[in-house]
Amino acid sequence: MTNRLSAAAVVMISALAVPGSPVRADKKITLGFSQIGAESEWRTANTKSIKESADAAGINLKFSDAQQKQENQIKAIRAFIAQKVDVIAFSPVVETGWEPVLREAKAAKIPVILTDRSVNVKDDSLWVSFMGSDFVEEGRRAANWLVDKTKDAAGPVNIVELQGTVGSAPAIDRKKGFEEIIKDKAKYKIIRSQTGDFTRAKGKEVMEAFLKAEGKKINVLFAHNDDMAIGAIQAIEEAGLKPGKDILIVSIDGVKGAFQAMMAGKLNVSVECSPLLGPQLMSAVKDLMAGKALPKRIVTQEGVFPQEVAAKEFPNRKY
Ligand code: GYE
Repeated sequence: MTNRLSAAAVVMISALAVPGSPVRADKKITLGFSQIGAESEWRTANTKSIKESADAAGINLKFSDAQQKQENQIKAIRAFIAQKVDVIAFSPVVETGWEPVLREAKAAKIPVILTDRSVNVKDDSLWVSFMGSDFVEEGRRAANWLVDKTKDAAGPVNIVELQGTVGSAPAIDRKKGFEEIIKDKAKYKIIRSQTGDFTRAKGKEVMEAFLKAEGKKINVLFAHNDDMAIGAIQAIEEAGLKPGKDILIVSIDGVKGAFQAMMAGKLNVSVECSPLLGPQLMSAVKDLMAGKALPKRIVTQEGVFPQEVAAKEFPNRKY
């Protein structure tokens, strides 16, 4: 890949090296990025991070928003291949179904970097590197917080779960990590589990249905992201209950909206998941074009923020 760039650069320099005309020795790197959509506060911060850091790194960014549809992402990637971009990066909305388009990118010798979410393909050579969070670990952290918080409760502890987008890596993995921790502890029971597609509107709608079906039986809400938790908080208040008190709420991301909800006493904890992947993506793109090998996996380092620390941490939050 590097050779491709340097060869192209050399050709350009010699072609342009007419006496008297200025020579541009460095060809600008073009990165095609296919974003999932704008479904959450997390996603908006992620898009901003990618756009700003491409600018700062002097990388020519072709950005495409798929409006949460895999078919749109596949179209965008095909367009990037046709435009002969230097590198393709994307955040796959779901895990499966990527082989054909990734094979096309490979055949065109365009390296692909996965950001945020991973894919489930047999052939690992179809992508060079995956940078993003460990979603299973996030699920475990959410459950560990709950187990500790409710250690003195006699039980049963009835949990309702708002899942992320069906088939997406964070929905699959967060559920897995959470269940792993509670599975051998008999008092914890997931009594309802449904997708809210990572959005506030859906989170609210599904929580209304949970409340209608289970009412006061619900002790805990586990939401796969903050936006769904924030939507659900509204539903809980409209049902005349106190979010964060009558129903404990555990969610993931650590966006500003979650900190505000925690400071208002309505959300109990948010497990951090950083969307600020732009700078490391741009440096990976540059390394790749300079011929350096990238680690296959780059894991984001993150923490857990319970309500008690929200006010102190809020001013430090960058998303
Ligand atoms: O948690 C959610 C977003 O893939 C980690 O997608 C990301 C998730 C994030 O819509 O808010």
